[in-house]
This record gives sequence, C-alpha cells and structure tokens, in this order.
Amino acid sequence: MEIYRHACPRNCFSTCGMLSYIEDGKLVKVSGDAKHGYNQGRLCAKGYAYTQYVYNPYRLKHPIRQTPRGSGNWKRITWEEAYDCIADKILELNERYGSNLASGYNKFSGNIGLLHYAVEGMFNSIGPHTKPVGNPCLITGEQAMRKSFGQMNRMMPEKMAEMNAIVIWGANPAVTNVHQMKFILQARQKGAKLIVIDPIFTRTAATADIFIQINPGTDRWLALGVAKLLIESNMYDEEFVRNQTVNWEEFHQYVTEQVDLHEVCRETGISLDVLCELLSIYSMPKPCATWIGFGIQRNENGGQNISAINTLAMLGCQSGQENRCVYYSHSGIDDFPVNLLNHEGPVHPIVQHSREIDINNFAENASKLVEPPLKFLWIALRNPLSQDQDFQAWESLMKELELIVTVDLFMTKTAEMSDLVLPAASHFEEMDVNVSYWHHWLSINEKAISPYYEAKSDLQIARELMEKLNERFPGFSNFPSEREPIDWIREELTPSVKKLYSIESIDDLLESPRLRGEEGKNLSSSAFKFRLFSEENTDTSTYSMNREKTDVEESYPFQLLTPQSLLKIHSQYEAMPWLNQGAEQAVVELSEYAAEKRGILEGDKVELFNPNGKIAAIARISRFLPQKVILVNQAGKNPINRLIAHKPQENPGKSSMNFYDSSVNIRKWCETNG
Ligand SMILES: Nc1nc2c(c(=O)[nH]1)N[C@H]1C(S)=C(S)[C@@H](COP(=O)(O)OP(=O)(O)OC[C@H]3O[C@@H](n4cnc5c(=O)[nH]c(N)nc54)[C@H](O)[C@@H]3O)O[C@H]1N2
Ligand SMILES: Nc1nc2c(c(=O)[nH]1)N[C@H]1C(S)=C(S)[C@@H](COP(=O)(O)OP(=O)(O)OC[C@H]3O[C@@H](n4cnc5c(=O)[nH]c(N)nc54)[C@H](O)[C@@H]3O)O[C@H]1N2
Ligand code: SF4
Ligand SMILES: [Mo]
Repeated sequence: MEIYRHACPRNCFSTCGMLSYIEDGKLVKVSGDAKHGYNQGRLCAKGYAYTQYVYNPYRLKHPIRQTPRGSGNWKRITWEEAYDCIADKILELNERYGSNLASGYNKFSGNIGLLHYAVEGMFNSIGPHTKPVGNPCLITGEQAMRKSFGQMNRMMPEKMAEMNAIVIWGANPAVTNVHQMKFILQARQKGAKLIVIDPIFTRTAATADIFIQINPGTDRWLALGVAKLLIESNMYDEEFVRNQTVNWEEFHQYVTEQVDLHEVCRETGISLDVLCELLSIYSMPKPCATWIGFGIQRNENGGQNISAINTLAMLGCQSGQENRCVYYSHSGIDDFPVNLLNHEGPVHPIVQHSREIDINNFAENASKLVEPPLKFLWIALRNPLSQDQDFQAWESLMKELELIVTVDLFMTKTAEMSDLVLPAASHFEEMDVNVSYWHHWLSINEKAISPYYEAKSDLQIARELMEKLNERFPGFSNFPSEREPIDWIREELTPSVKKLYSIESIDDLLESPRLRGEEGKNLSSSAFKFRLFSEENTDTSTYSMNREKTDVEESYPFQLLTPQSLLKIHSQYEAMPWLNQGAEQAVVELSEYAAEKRGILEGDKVELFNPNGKIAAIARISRFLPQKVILVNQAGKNPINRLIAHKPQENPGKSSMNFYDSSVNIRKWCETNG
C-alpha cells in the first residue's frame, strides 16, 4: 500500500492534514495526518467519506454539452471539442468587440488550494476581461477587524486551550469547525467557562456553560451594554485606553450618553442579570478568548457589531493585552506570492484594466454591462444557483450569455444551466499546496491517483485551453502552459516562506506539514493604537429592532437564518449516501409561536415565501427558536437562496453578503397558493 500526504481543500476552518492509502492505483482509505498539529490525526465525517466522494457514481466523468441549455439533453464530447468550442467563442468575441471584456468568470470556494488560482491566472493571461471582486463570506468582518486593529491578527487557535473563558459570538464550531472543539474542551477541563451568544440553540450552545440567546443583528447593543458596565464599575484598563486607543474620549462620551441599559435589554432580548454575568467574564484578570464567528457579519449591522465586540474584548480583562485574545480569521495566503492569482497578462492597446464586478451582486451587475456586454461566462469552484443570492438576476443574465461553461466534479444546479460542463479532478488527483484562514499550518497536497475518468484539475484545464488558444492565435495568451504544478509550488516557497516555516524545500513538506514560525503575535504591538467603537458612517436608524417596520417586513415577519450544516460544505457532499440522503424533502424549523399563528403542526407540508419566490418544506416545530426566526439548511434540490435577494451593498467588494437579513412568511402548503 502506498501512502500520500494531502490537505483537505474545502472552504473550512480546518484545512486538515490528511493521508491517503492507495492500493493498485485506487484510493481505499483516508485518515487524518497525525503530524498535523491542528487536526492531530483526525478528520470530520466529510473527510472520512472521501473514498465515497472520489468514486461517487454521480461524479462527472467526461466533458459534456447540453443543447439547448437547460433541456437536460446532454451529449458526451471530447476535451478537444470542448476546447475548440470555448476557443472559438473567446476568439470570436475578441474579434467582435476588440477586446476580451465580453469574456469573464465567476469563481469562489470549491477548493481553496493555492493552485486553484489557475482560474484567475488563465483569465489574466488573455489581458483585460470581466472578473468578480469581493467575497460573499467573510469580508465585512475582515474590514471591521482591520478598522479596529489596523490589521488582521494572527491568533493561534491551539492557544484557546489555555484560556480561562471563551466567549463565542456567532460561530457554531461543533458544526463548522469540529477540530476547534478539542481545544475548547481542553480549556474547559482546566476550568474555563464557555459562553455562546447566538439566536439559535446550536450544537455548540448545547455544550456551553452559559447560552445567551440574542436577537439576531443586535450584538452591538450587548457588547456596548457590557462595556458600559465595565466603565461604570471601573473595571477597565485605564492605561490601555489612555495610551493605546485613538478615540477614548469620544467613545466614553458615546457610551455614557447614548447607551441605555434598558434599551440594550429590549433590543437584544437579554436580561440585565445576563449582562452582569458577561461583565464578570470580561473583567476577569485572566486570559479570555473572544471568538467572533462569521455568522455575526451576515446582516447589515455586521461590521458595527464586530467593532463593538472588539471594543469590549479590549477594554476588559484587566491584566494586560496578552490576555485579550480576539479570534476571527487570518489571511494565511498573505505570506505567499500567489503567482497564479497575480499573473500579469498582456497589455491591451486601448483597454487598460479588467472590468470588475462585485461578486455579491454579480448577476445583476453583469447584466448591466455594455460595450461590450458579457457574453461568455466561465464558472468554476462555485455553485451560484445554490449559494448566491438573487436567482432571478442569474436567470436573466443567463439568457443573455452566449456560452456558459461550468467546471465541477458534480452536476450542480449551476452546471444544469450551462452549455458545457467540464469534469474537475479531486484533490487526490492533482498536486497543490495549502494554508488555512484559521490555523497556521502549511501542507503539501500530493497527487496520489490518476484522475477519475477524464477529469482534470483547474490548472491542467487552464494549461491546455490556453495552449489551444495560442495554436489558433499565436500570442493570444501568455499563460506558461509548459509549467508543471510542482514548478508553481516551488515558486510559492520563496526564501521568506521557507524561513517562516523552517523548510528547505518541498521535501520537508512531504515529511510533515509545518507550522508558521513567527507565532501569532498578539493584537497590539506598542506602535499600535486601537480604534474603539464609533458610529461614524452609519445610518443609526437601521440599528433599532424597535424602529418602524417597512412594508416588506410587515408582510414577511420572519427572519430567515440559513447557517452551515454539519455534513455538507454549502452545496457539496449532497450526493454522498454516507452523509446525506440526497432526495430528502427540505425541512424548515419554526418556533411554537409561528406554528400557532399559522396553524401549522409538526410534519405539515408548508411553504416559505416572499417576493422572490416560494419553497416547499416539511415543518419542524422547535421550542428553542426565537419567535420570529425561521431556520433552514442551505442547498438541496430547491435551494433556499431562491428567497434571498438583497439590495446592492454600499461598498462593492468590501462587504459580505447579508444572507441572514432575509425576511419570509410561512403558511401551510396549498397547490393553489400564488
Ligand atoms: N443562504 C445562505 N447562502 C450562503 C451562505 C449562508 O450562510 N446562507 N454562506 C455563504 C458562504 S459562507 C460561502 S463560503 C458560499 C460558498 O459558495 P460556493 O463556493 O459557491 O459553494 P459550494 O456549494 O461549496 O460550491 C463549490 C463548488 O465547487 C465544486 N468544486 C470542488 N472542488 C473543485 C475543484 O477542484 N474545481 C472545480 N472547478 N470545482 C470544484 C464543488 O463541487 C461545488 O459545486 O456560500 C454562501 N451562501
Ligand atoms: N460542516 C460545515 N463546516 C463549515 C461550512 C459548511 O458549510 N459546513 N462552511 C465553512 C464556511 S465557508 C464558513 S464561512 C464557516 C462559517 O462558520 P461560522 O463562523 O460558525 O458561521 P455560520 O455558520 O455562518 O453562523 C454561526 C452562527 O451564527 C449565528 N448567528 C446568526 N446571526 C447572528 C447574530 O446576529 N448574532 C449572533 N451572535 N449570532 C448570529 C447563527 O445562528 C449560527 O449558529 O463554516 C465553515 N465550515
Ligand atoms: S471538511 Fe474541514 S474538518 Fe472535514 S476533513 Fe475537510 S478540512 Fe477537515
Ligand atoms: Mo464561507
């Protein structure tokens, strides 16, 4: 049996080190890599199911073409035919419009290995084109962290084990970050308290000492309320605020004059006793971790809520900065040149830059493009017709597109609406190098097996397609098609990366994943000045839960929360019987209050609806849900995101999607309902 080293490339906190066991060229088993200090030899259920993922009967085997689009009339074609068809379109559009701006892509998080920036590299290599910017997932929080701290911090997640208290605001690690639970448990075994602040009684909440059920979107009030108590009881660090913050006077005045504790309790739905409980945690002169989850920034107050939590975390814990540990995420790739992403393409005589569109409002903005319109769309590592918002805009964009190509391992909702679908390789079938946005380990991903049928990695596809274009039109692309994956990886391991990770070459990574050497510096170095919460640039009227409701909110009184599921990564893993029985009917959880108001009983077929559409589901009535919250899983056969459509956000490319700001109504299912 041969054994190879891998990194799980899913968009997941853990980026687990993994070993594959190969017999006669076949993947027979996977295990966690014991040399990886974060996952320490373990995987999650999705990780252990990789043998079923790789040889899944639903995996795409060959390039296929559908005529007409959406008909389900698929025919197998060769890679040659696929490349010819795509090259024809790119060249024809270039001829028609005088540049490649009519060609573009939408890419996100299917595989977060560094060589998957091949998609960006491929498009860069043909000169100016149309590309997405921004990030639907975590950028609001990233902006808020940079505003507070001047930078993204580098907290070591393993250090959570040494904390005296862990306060989790809007994360659900028992589902989304299972390996972190081990470090939390270690802390608890030494006596640490775990506090979970969430509107939903989650699996993580179920393990906590204190669960604080907060009204969604109101964390700012809670954080400021506790900060006020800290200040009033003189339990804050005066020296810190005097020397290391930029706006203490202003903040002090704001808290004194504007933050009213009764209002805090009303907005958040939390009693004063609970605020005092949090005060005792944050005033402890001992290490305390504040973990800001991604869930907290999926509403329009997200950035402000995070800024308020950062402020509370920094004011509290009197015994010095090293005790103030704020966890969010870090930018693991910043140490690397990421040459594929930053590949410089040829200069165009007239068009200077690529056209950028916010990934969060991609379809609508892409539809509006003129001179030239967008005509060819490449979709890779992404399933927008399950995971994006505003399906109506996608549907009208697709009508205008002359060619849609989707590269995926499975026939997704998006692939179903494409002209060509190209089969992607799994991470066991290609080489890569991986870092995490949570821990600080660097891993190599070896190629262990040949690609499944005719599947190819995104990099291989880029190499071959660009070569084809150059055969047809010499010099059209400057993509270095001759370069092998290992060459790209070698280039990522620059002298400074080697020093940081104490390696001499790739061989060291083949021996073991490596921890980044310069350990998580705490947030504040002496030069740094912290920015306390301030209300600048915001429309305060949006904050109050008690403000006047808009007409839409009156008609659709329930807030739709759609967080992540344990046995899926977004829309992935649905076709895997070990994890999910794919054909299941969607389930909606509603409160006893909502059930009573709408005459709904457990197990009833119901429909969720709003102006964007309706979704059928089976009702589950929960004693634990807040009255006006409705909980639904993502993805499935009829993805819930059909009901999510948001107004364009203020800062294109600078905020995440407000997925949890959607409002819906619910009623018993009736065939004749409009
Ligand atoms: N309602 C709601 N919607 C949400 C969220 C929410 O909380 N609620 N969360 C949002 C968040 S946080 C995120 S990160 C996004 C995720 O949005 P997406 O990244 O669009 O989500 P996935 O469903 O993971 O789709 C990734 C696709 O890439 C494919 N893939 C995997 N590996 C490869 C590969 O090597 N090559 C290629 N070409 N394809 C590959 C997978 O099979 C899958 O179809 O969803 C967002 N959508
Ligand atoms: N199993 C699994 N793991 C995953 C993923 C997956 O799809 N499946 N996806 C990965 C990705 S891409 C991401 S982004 C992460 C996300 O992982 P997390 O950081 O855990 O974020 P979410 O799951 O979006 O939301 C976490 C919690 O926030 C709560 N929440 C919602 N609104 C509020 C609020 O206003 N205040 C407070 N205090 N809480 C609120 C939700 O109820 C939810 O329980 O998970 C990653 N890990
Ligand atoms: S999905 Fe996440 S936890 Fe599971 S094996 Fe992959 S990286 Fe690890
Ligand atoms: Mo995400």
